Amino acid sequence: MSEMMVRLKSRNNLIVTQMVVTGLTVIVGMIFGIIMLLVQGGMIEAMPATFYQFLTIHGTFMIGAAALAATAIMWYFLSHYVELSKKILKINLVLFIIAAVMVTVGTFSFEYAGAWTFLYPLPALSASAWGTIGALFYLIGMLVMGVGFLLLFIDSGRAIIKKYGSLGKGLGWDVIIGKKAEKDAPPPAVVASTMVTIVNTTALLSGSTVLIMNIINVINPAFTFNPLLAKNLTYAFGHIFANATIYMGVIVVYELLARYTKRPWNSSRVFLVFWTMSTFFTLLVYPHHLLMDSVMPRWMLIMGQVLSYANGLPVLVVTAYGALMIVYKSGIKWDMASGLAYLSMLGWTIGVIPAIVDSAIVVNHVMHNTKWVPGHFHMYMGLGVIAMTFSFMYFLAKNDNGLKETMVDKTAFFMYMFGLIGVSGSFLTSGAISTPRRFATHLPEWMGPAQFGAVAGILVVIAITIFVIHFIRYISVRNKGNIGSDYYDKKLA
Ligand code: HEM
Ligand SMILES: [Cu+2]
Repeated sequence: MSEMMVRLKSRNNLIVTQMVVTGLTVIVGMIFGIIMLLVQGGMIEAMPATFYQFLTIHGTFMIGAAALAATAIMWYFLSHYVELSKKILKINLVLFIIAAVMVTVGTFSFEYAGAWTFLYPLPALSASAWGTIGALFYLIGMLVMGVGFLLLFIDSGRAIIKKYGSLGKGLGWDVIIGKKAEKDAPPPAVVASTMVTIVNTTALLSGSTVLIMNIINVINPAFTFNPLLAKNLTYAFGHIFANATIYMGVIVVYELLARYTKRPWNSSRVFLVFWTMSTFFTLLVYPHHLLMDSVMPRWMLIMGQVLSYANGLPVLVVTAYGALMIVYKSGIKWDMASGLAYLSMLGWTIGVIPAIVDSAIVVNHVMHNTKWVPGHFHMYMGLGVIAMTFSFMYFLAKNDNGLKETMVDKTAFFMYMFGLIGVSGSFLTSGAISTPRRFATHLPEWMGPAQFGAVAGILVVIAITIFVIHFIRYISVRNKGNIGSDYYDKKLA
């Protein structure tokens, strides 16, 4: 075995472990999602307090898993271009697992149920629904997770600066201003990683700050702070961190389609400009979560509102266009990985439409806090980021040792697609009939869509279990000595 092979294999081992953790977290998180819909649909009974524990675990696990998967995708491909620290990748995974355990203990053993948004002063003021210990387990768990991710992005920032000179150059600013030729532009994987490094470092610093303030407030309620500042910091974290998952996940679309079509996907000047635009928009739009806070400076709300229309659009447009162009007449062979990559573009595109509709103030007045909101983010998270995640897993399985895909996998693909459209569609329908979000109990006339969503959710979980089993089969084949050949990598090298 050459030294190169050993290095590739140990890199891939860590990534593979990370993807298994993600896959299992997604399954567990989705099961809680289904149970919530069964409760809302009146099909099973649960105390409202229990429902809110499920809501907390579901939100935390799903966002956490999406972020963990997306960072694995980013890390794997970015490490082809810059030198990343394997040690930090490992530390992040360990911290993530510790955090998941702490969050679970806080939620189920100590009844914390303040949702993944932990909005101050809710963690401390629960009307004795939960105590200090539950809140501390949860908040410290989240802080541990945040520190892990922060280390990872500091490392990616360091590595990008080392190779390209600065983060601005990682975004290709010297190409944009014409100092450098388009052909020398950083590749899409580097551009996307730079963007995410910038926005997520910001998000994680705000998140850690407000978590620490919450922790002190829980320990000593005499210590209080400005709730409006807390809300700003919290949503700067939550909005950016959740959104950034798609900007990491999309790297698999760039890299995979380039390999499959044997055509390079280079960064054009327009591509670079659009990514820079989305970098700024992503940082600036979080005030759309504060439209009801009339004490916010007016200009911030207007900015958040206006830019929300445009938030993800630039990247979505260049990516969707590029994906169509690269595939056009390329004679690409469709398989699970490329199919899921394409599906993710579809999910992302359809998911953005109801989000844009919702950001219109007139619509927001009606739809605000209805299930319309989970409707759109389940579409672009569930059919976007999660599809990218499994696209990457099928890619690894094929790339490393060509594990065959069967009819079962293909069936699962369609179950997953229709299942998730069903889940999101049920939320959007609920929203359209004014069902509030985050309500444990539904009026009888709200129950229909919830019941439908539960059934669709079961389809999704079955499909995803099949995806995960395929991946685990690949690991067992791989460990029997059929080691990572990195088929496409070698061909490209
Ligand atoms: C089988 C698939 C899924 C089902 C059945 C499901 C179900 C649910 C339900 C019932 C809610 C509460 C809605 C309400 O406010 O009344 C919810 C909220 C949420 N879900 Fe899912 N979900 C699924 C997949 C996902 C995925 C893939 C993600 C992200 C990657 C996700 C992230 C979230 C988040 C962030 C919330 C908001 C939590 C909160 O309001 O605090 N879910 N989901
Ligand atoms: Cu937002």
